[in-house]
This record gives sequence, C-alpha cells and structure tokens, in this order.
Amino acid sequence: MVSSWRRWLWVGCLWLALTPTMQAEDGSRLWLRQSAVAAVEVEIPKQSQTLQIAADELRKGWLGQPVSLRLKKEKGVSAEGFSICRREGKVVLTSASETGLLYAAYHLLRLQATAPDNWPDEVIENPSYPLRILNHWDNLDRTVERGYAGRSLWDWEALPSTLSDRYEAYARANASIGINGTVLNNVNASPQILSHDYLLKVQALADLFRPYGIRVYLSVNFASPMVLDHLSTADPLNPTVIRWWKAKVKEIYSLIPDFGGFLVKANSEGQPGPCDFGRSHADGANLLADALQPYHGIVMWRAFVYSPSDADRAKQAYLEFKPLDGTFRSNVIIQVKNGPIDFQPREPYSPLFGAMQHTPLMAEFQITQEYLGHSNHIAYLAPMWKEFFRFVAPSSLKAIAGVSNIGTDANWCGHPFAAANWYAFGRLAWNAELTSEAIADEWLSQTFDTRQTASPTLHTDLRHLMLASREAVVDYMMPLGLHHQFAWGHHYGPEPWCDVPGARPDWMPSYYHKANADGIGFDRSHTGSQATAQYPDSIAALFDDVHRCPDEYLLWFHHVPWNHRMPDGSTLWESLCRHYDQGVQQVRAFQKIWDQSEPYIDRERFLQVQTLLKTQMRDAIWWKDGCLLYFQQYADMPFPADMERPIHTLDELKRVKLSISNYECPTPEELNRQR
Ligand code: GCW
Repeated sequence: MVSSWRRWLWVGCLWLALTPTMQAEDGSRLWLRQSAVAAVEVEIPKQSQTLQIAADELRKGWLGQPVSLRLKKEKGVSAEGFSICRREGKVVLTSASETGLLYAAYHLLRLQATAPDNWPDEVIENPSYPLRILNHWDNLDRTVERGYAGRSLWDWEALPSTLSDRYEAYARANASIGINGTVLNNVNASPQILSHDYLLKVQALADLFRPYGIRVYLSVNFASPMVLDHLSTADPLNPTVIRWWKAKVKEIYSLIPDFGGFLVKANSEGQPGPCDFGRSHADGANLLADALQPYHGIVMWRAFVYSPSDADRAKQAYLEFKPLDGTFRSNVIIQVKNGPIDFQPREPYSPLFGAMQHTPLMAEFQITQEYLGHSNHIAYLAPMWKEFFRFVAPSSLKAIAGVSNIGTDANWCGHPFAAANWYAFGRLAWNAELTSEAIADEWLSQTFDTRQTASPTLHTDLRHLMLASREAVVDYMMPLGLHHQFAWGHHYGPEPWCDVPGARPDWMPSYYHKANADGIGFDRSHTGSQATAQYPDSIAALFDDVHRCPDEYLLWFHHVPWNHRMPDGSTLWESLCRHYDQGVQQVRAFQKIWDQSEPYIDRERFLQVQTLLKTQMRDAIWWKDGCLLYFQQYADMPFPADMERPIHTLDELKRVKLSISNYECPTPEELNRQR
C-alpha cells in the first residue's frame, strides 16, 4: 500500500513543482485542501449521514489503498476513539461510534499530509476530553464581542428557513479536528435566545451539525424568566422560577433531543445572577442543573467573577468559588479562565485549578486574540496553552473550551495565521499531550503545503516563526509579568498612562503596573496582597520569593526596584528595555522569513500576511516606545546603548485615539494630523 500511495504523492508533488503560477487562495479551505486524483474505494458498514460524510471525505482526499470503515468496540479504544491499521491490502478504520469513524477518516487524511512516510502500522487515538467545545461570543445582531473576523456566522434573521453553506463548512472544519460542541451565543447573553422563535433557529443549526458529531449548547441569561415571561423574580429557590426553567428545558429537548446544556456568566460585569437574590453561585448553577439532569444536559458555570471583595482582582474568583467546592450538582462543571485575571498575553495559571477538589473544572482558553493584537498580529497560541498544562495536569480537567475567533471573513479568522489557533485548540482538546511543534507541523503542511515545495527551509522557517510569535507579542507588549497595559476600551494598543476619571480602578493599567520611583510591578507576595498563598505550597514558595520567581511572572507577583539585579546580571530596567526591543527585532525577523517564502506561497495569502506583518511591525514599535518612554519617567535611567531607539515621543503617543475601525498604530502622517 505504501508504495502505491507514495507514487501518487510523487505525481502530486511533480504537478505542484511544474505548475508555473500558483492558484490564488482566499484561505476559505483552511487546512482541508487535499484533493485526490481519483476516488478511492471506501466501504462503510451501513448507510448513515455521518458515515457518508466520512466516505466522501476519503474519496475526495485519500491517495492510498481502499479503505474499510468498521463499527466495532475495541479494547483500549473509547467511544469516540478509533484505530487505523493496514490489513489485507486495505486501510481499516475501526471505532465503536460513527463519529469515531468520521474522526478516523480525518486523521487518515492528516497523516497523509503531515507524515506520509512515517506513520506506524497501527494508530490508536482516544480523546483527552469528552467535551471539546467552542464558545462563540456572538450576539443576536451578528456583532461578535471581541471578534476580529467579520460578523457572526449565524444569520439569525434568515434562520431557520435559509441555511448558509458556511454552516456545514464550519461543522466539517470542527469535526476534522475533533471539536464536538459549540455554544452558539455570547456569554453576555440575550434572554431572547430562549424564546420559541430562536429555539427553532437553534434547532436548524443543531440538525445540520449533528452528523458531524457536534452538539449545540446555549449561553443563558440568568434573568430570562423575568425578561421573557415577566416573572417578578429569578431567585433560584423560588418554586415558580424552578418550574419556569424546567418547562423551558423540556421545550428545548422536544426540539433538540441531544441538546448539550447551558453556559452561564452570572454576577460578572453587570450580568444578572443568583447573588442578586442573596443566593450563591451554587444555588444558581444547581437550579439549571436540576432542570437539565433528566435529559443528561450539563451546566458550564463560569468562575470569571471579580466583585471588589478584595483589593486584588487576581484573588477574587478563588475567594468566591473555593468555599463552594463540593456543593455543586454532578452535572455542573465550573469553567475557569486559564489565568486569574483575563486572558492576558501571559498569566500564571489560575489558583482555582487544583483548589476545587470536589468539583469538576474545565479550562477556558481564548482563541480570539483580544489581548494579542486581534487579527492583525501573528501569535500562535499553542505554546501559551502548553505553558498552562505545565502547571495544570491535563488529566485533572473534565473538559476544555475555547473562545472562538471565527467570523464571516472569507478565510474565517481574519489573519491567515489565526486559523492555526482554531486548529491548535481542537488538536490540543483532542490530545493535550501534542507538542506545539507537532501541531504547527500539521497545520503548516496542510495549509501552505510547506513540505511539498522545492524550498528546503520553508517549512522549518515558518514553524520557527510560529513558535516564536507568542513570546514576541509578550515581549513587545508586556514582558516580565506586566499585564493589562491596554488602551481603554479596545484592548489593542498601549496606554500605561490611561486615567479615566470615575472608572473602576481595576480597569486601569496603573492598578496593574504600579510604577513609581521605587520600582514597578504588583506585589502579590506575603508582603503585598498575598495572592501567592492561593497556590499549593511548593508553587507558592516559588512565586513568593523575588529571587526564585520565574522571570516571566516577576512583575505579576512582585514590586521590583528598577536597579534590581536579574539572574543575567542586568538591572530590571535594562532587562525590561531588552525584552521590548527583542519583541520588535523578532517581528523584523518574521518579516524577512515571510518575504523569503514568496516564491512558494500563493499570491493572495502571501500579500495578505505581508501587509499584516507591516501593521504588526508598526504596532510593536508603538508598544515598545509607548511603554518604555512612560516607564522611563519613573526609572529615570537611560536606554541601554545597544537597543533600537524610540521613533516616537511620549506626548505624540498619548494623543493617539483609535476608533473601533482603526486598530493599528497610526502612520507618522496620521500622528501628525492628530496633533
Ligand atoms: O475579557 C473580558 C472581555 C469581555 C468578556 C469578558 C468575559 C464576554 O473584555 O468582552 O465578555 O471578559 O469573559 O466574560
């Protein structure tokens, strides 16, 4: 078998090599771009939509021997897992479930694209998590909160009668990486989503996604009974409220028998919740859990709360949720953001992980780059999520969710490289042990055919770019543990000087950097807010000691004098300057790498990335100049001689005011006009 499909691969490579002009690509095919020369024979055990999809995918993309799909439970293979082996001149895919066979088909195609000569005789795959869920922050008016790739995919006005082709393309892309759930609407939820009219629309999507193994979930507004049916209260212990939710859940399941359940943001950033009625988060979650339980639905209850119960925002979720450990129903999962604040370019892990011994937890990652340059900057996020897994054992989690970066843009995610984050999220949710390198290898090979070009270095160069990209963003935005230095409102550019009269202090950058003549950083050690004490002893000891605390978390946990000696002998100020400079130099290097890829990448995607890298370059300098010139006022020290000099002045940058539609550092001419 190997020799025959290798031959085909050769023919393909030759064809690619001899084709003088590469086809323009708009990115809409994502990583699913393989096409077979002739349809292979595929045998399925019975007729079903899911198996038909699996067979069609193989006929469209598989270059090797005939394939046989078998529905059978095997030892060591879970319900959604599968095995792939070669037997009697065939490739045999086996799983206990139809969805498992669909995953096997996609996996086979992935092996063909990424490791054609190099996969074992038998492959067994089992998912790390039973729930691998995308969270859409999509509003019913089709805006997307923190979305940077166009409008919401869900055309609520046209649903349920008109179904866009993109719905199925979306389901296919998700299934190809093992995502099996989608929360359709924003956690800042409109109660309207639970109205009967909207449920019919949701039903239409659920019917489309079902053959791809994807269940639908909804974010719900805790005050829905009051808004939709004018109940006088949403108190979770009130019998009328309890009846309301039971009836609503019954209605949902009559339309969508495999409905997944609810995601809830309660008593956070102005959302209603049980605390409005003097009840706890557990009371609220259990109300919904009881209603869903007869249908095996679940509640994902978010721990993203920060009512000012303590002077340090980083401590608040732990303070509120830890005492509730063990009081939640068994079908409640607490959904916790990876870090204790809010999806910053770098955060230590949230101390809630490990602290809730009797409550299932799921991690919430943010795929959309709210704080990492939106869809303008390349920031490959697998290394960030793997960093989290260094502290939080993947097996300690019940499930994993990712805030989607998908919209109506032709290429789905805005930046061609942003699709790598959707891909990486799915792959890590399927197998949390995969390395960032391996995922980048897969994505690049499938997205840009990097292994099939005549260039000996293209693949490794682009992989290097991806792997270095998130650290570069951290360096030019907020190195050494700095966090939340974003401009008011848009979370894009730098504004460490921001001061909005009357605003919540913990929404102001100065609350986090605390720069003064003595030094910079938030003292969360035993001499400060004592947030370090929320971690297990061994980690607490590490974070608490300014000399042992890892550099990357230093200013997260400590207020450090400007002349503090870093492990390499430089002062804190010098080190800060060098990190910012390093971030800028990295982006310059990315530009060079990308420009050298020009002969091997189709024109459309090449030019788009090239243009975006120019924006990223301007923004990196904006960040470096803005932050360093501002902090220098307190450090009162010169820039190290070997560092690239600022090209802006602080006054100039303080005058920058960005409109929502203009997220990038203004050009020098625009800056002049703003004066
Ligand atoms: O990161 C913050 C965002 C809000 C978001 C909130 C949350 C959906 O700025 O836009 O609201 O977190 O996670 O609930």
